Amino acid sequence: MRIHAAAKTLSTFLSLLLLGAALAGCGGSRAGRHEWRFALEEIQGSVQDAYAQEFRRRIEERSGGDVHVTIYPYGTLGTSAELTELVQQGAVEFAFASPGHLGTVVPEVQVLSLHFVFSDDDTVNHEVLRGDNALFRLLSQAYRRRGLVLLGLVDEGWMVWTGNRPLRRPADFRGFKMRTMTSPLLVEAYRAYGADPTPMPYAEVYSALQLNMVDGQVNPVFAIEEMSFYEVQNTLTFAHHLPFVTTLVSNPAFLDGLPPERQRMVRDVESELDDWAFDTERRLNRERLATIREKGDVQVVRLDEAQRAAFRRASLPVRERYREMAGKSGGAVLDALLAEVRRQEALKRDPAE
Ligand code: 6CS
Repeated sequence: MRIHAAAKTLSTFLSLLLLGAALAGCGGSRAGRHEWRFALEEIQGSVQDAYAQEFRRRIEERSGGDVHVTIYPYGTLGTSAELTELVQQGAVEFAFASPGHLGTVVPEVQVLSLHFVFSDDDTVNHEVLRGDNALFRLLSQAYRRRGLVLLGLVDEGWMVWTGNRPLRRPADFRGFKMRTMTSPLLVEAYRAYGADPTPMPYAEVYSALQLNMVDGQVNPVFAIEEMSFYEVQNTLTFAHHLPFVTTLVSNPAFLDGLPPERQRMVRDVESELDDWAFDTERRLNRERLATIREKGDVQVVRLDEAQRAAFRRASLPVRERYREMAGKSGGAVLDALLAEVRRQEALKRDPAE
């Protein structure tokens, strides 16, 4: 995998980057131009990459060229956990921090990894995630307490289970070695189905599947295609149990230290990109599924309502584990998410409500 070679140069590059950051300070300025660094958890061509390219285009245009954004795709700076640390330290101004890897830093965000909490209608979920609602406000406070600014929640498409057999019932997961991201709640989520969860960083997944260290993994279709997972897996199971949601984060000292009009520019671009990102992920996921079908020998399984209901029932005790892990503030976030999903579903049924 192309990522592995890059990962080897990581520690040298990190040291250099931190040294550079120490010299230049946050949002370093070279010859009057401000350099903003944007680190991705995904490779070039991904949803995060598309987002960052568009973010860069709009920021550079709106700042009249005064700000230059440099994008660091996955494999150039480190694992998701390391990228979050770089933002907390101010060595990087912006990064994506996916809840699946952020659970030990911001336990409350694991709410976005709970199964069957979101709607099975992605347009409803989009409204939940783009709104300036209680969910966003409570999560923002939780991020601030851990030295991060939450700028936005970005939906990257439905999570899809891959394996070498269909996963139609919780019993199909019995003894199934499932690769998960590294947040502790994910272990609970798959244990609830009887699986044997194995957390690991993204860069290690392809080899782990190839060497049969794990039996399957879960990611949106675009990622299954660009990370070549479909080469070593022959079944994609769609349960619509969870959208892959990532979070866009920044460094508090950097953002608070920007002039008010620059802070507004960042917030405006982020909120303009909400709809753009939703359209983009839908297109990329659709196109990549076609590519997988063309290139690979894969079976696509879509669970029906009765099958989804069985998984939903098995997943419910995990909500209590979440409340224990994320405490009172986490409980409030879960209640806010459930209420917002119900509200948006009602609005979808009857827009006059
Ligand atoms: O599975 C993972 O670890 C990763 N998946 C995606 C689609 N984005 C980032 C995350 O690290």
